[in-house]
Amino acid sequence: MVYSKEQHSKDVVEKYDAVVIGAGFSGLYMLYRLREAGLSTKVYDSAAGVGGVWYWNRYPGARCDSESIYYNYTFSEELYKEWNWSSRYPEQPEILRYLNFVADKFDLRRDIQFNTRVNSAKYDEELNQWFIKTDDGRTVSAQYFITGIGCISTANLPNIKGLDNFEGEWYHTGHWPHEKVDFSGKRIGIIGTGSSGIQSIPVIAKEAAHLTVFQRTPQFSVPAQNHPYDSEYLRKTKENFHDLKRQMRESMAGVSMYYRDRSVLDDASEERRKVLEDAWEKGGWAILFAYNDLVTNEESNELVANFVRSKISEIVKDPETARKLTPTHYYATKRAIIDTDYFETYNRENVSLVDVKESPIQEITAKGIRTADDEYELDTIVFATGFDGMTGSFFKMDIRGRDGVSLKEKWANGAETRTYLGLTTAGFPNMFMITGPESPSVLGNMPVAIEQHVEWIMNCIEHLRENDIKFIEAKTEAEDLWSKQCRELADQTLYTKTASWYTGANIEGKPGGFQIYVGGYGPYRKICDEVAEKGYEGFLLIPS
Ligand code: N01
Repeated sequence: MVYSKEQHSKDVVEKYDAVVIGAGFSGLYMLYRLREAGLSTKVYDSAAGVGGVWYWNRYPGARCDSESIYYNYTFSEELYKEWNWSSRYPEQPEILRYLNFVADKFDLRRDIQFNTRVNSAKYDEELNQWFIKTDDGRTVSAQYFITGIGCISTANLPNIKGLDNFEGEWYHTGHWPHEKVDFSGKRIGIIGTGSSGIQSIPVIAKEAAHLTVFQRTPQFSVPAQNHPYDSEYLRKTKENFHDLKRQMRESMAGVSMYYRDRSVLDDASEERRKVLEDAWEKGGWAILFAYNDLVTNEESNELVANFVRSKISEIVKDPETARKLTPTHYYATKRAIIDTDYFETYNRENVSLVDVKESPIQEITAKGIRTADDEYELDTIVFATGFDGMTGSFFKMDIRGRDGVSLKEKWANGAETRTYLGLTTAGFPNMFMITGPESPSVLGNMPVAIEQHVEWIMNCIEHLRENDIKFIEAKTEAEDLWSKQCRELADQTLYTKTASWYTGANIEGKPGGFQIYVGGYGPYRKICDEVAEKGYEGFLLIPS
């Protein structure tokens, strides 16, 4: 629908240069930059505070899988040097404190409207304005419309028969309550063994009377080897700020770590075992960087996968439980998970594992969960069932571009997601997506991806303003080419051969498709910079 001028003056309560959705890592930095450039800006977030995913994911054991020295902003040296992380992988409350600290330091809250969901955003061609409607019944307009909605923020609650009948409590890890959930003395069931399940299972097990894990697909996980940081390590890291920042920005995954220039197949089995044992001891992402062909060569992948499988059978005492916990897919093609005592937890007396591929969940009853073979009485069910990734949060809103075309229709519900650089999409002038589909985003350390997008968008908007350009819009040919390149690159890897949330396979009925640029953060940054240097090649720039 196109707004008439009358409607415009009647409905619109405020007019901004830019509207941003989301007050997480993306929205906070975008606001900071827009304000610094003198643009009037409004940020909306449905949460009551800043933090984005870190506001909602408060489940027990929630922490980040990037090391904290990397998992923060680097746009401000002062900020980097002021903040002290307690450990290698701090828990969610500490990350949320950091984001609150950032919001306070830069006085960001005064332009953020919390507790407000954006329902729709529609572009009016005649007025060259976006009209943004929120769930408080208001409409605002802006020349630039920017999404900072994250890649995995729309929780997936599977459609299992009978949840309404359940007499106990239930929670989703991605929408965890603010008050502490008490598991003590209770029988808990958890569905899902992705990152959220694997982080929360050891913590819940320590408190619960009994924990039953309902697992659909076993997962690879390696120890985080988390530890507190000492002040000397932090001092040296901060001293090295400029190098670290450059390395993170140029690297493949947004961290100062490099793939060893060696195939898994280059090492004889004894040497390989030694390399992998060392990486296991180092923990975190060390195994991912131990070789350079883990996700591109089936044989290499299988050798590393077998190493991790051997660790599972060493750790888990009951052979039948170990068998059920042993993954068969390619290593690291679902998110490579890091954990603290995950496999060890299955040695506890109060933990049991149900393989729901062998014995599917049939329904949730008043008393618990009934599978094909048994009924499990439970006081609490935890859904660690993930997210409708990449496109889910876009489709919750009615976003319409030129000629009233909806984004959901343009992207055919996800089957035909097309973007140019993961930043823009044809037919949606002056709309920018921070870490949108077909950017590298979730295949690395997100704050680095976010900063790169925010800075690119800001430079672009400044270019438009300096040159009196009314709008910028991706050309269809450019986005077709970009999407094709993304798919071709992904097809050279093993990612596309595994069902995961990366491919949309976790959501019933969601069309498949791998919507992430796999070429790495550093190379991607170069491509984006070159596009800008060539006068925004691949874009239409229409003067006022
Ligand atoms: O979600 P997931 P997540 N019946 O989709 C299972 C990031 N993250 O919240 O594998 C039974 O990975 C599903 O089974 P299957 C990170 O990028 C980061 O754990 O689809 N089971 C799977 O086991 C991560 O990748 C951190 O067969 C069902 C699980 O639920 C992403 O978020 C921490 C089911 C979902 O796993 C998502 O992780 C947490 C059903 N109907 C999250 N439906 C960090 O450390 C789904 N499952 C930064």
